[in-house]
Amino acid sequence: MTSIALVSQTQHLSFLAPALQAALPGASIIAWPQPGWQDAQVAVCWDPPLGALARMPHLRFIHSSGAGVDHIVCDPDLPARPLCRVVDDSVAEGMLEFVLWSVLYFHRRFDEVQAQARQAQWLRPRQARTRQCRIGVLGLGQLGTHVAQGLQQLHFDVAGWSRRPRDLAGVRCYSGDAALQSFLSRTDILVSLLPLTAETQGLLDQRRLRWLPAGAALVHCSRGQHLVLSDLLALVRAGHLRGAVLDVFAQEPVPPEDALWREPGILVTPHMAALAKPETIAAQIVENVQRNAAGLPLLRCVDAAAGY
Ligand code: NDP
Ligand code: OXD
Repeated sequence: MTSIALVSQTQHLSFLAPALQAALPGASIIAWPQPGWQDAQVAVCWDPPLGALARMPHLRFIHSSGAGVDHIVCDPDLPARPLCRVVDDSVAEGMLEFVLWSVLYFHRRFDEVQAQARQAQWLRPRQARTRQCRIGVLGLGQLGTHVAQGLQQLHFDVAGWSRRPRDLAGVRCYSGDAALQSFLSRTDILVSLLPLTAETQGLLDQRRLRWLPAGAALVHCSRGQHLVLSDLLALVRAGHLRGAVLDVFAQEPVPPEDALWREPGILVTPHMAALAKPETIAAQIVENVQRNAAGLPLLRCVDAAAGY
């Protein structure tokens, strides 16, 4: 009988239990820290406590309940087991919708119009063509590729940046640290869709944000730790950057008393850019449980050494 532990110190993963139980009626599903969680063969995780997975002697594989795995690979005692994540078209579609809305917010100057509307000012903003607006997508993986291609189809001038060289029709592709300055200096709206790794942590700091042209904006959907928030705020307050839509934060949720909610030029959204449905997450876990039982290779595995 398979036993699945739901391991998180910050989220109630029990929302997955009904769908897992329905698909695997013989399985036992135990939420950490209830008795027996350590004996499970599968750990479904979001932000598990450090060291917890190393205390599971029968563990066969680890499954993130989301797309990112940074909250798992940060564990210095992570056992060497296959690590899978959620990858689904619906997530890529949701991300494109969120990014498109955010890009249009800046491109069609809704940020200015909203501020003027609060003063009852009737001022028509100038209108530019999409091809005059240079979008830069950091990360050309499952999500970044879909976003870059979707924006390109609307005739935005799109470039993307990845670790290894990529070739995407209609998208100017840059790769590696040496190309980052050229990529950023041709970007009017920067979209962050990188995984959080040792290399990408703190990437968006004052020095690199200054490489963006004056008046550029940020749409930040990856992880809070990619961005040095105080550096972004300093550049927005100084007028070098126009503003940002921020969906992810080092501390989530953002506390109600945080002044960021009221910061001019900043729109805070609640890590909502792209959410997989519980049934989708459960179906992908079930598929891997069944494959593991049948001795088949697991799907949607990450390269734990690369961190994504
Ligand atoms: P993928 O793993 O599919 O893609 C990651 C991309 O980032 C790849 O193109 C990779 O390059 C690139 N990359 C990684 N490290 C570097 C580096 N050091 N320098 C340059 N490029 C690098 O990830 P996804 O597209 O599925 O997801 C991206 C992130 O989006 C997730 O990790 C998560 O943090 C975030 N996310 C946010 C959500 C939200 O609601 N806000 C929802 C879902 C995900 P290469 O192609 O060379 O490997
Ligand atoms: C994520 C997710 O990784 O929500 O951010 O799936």
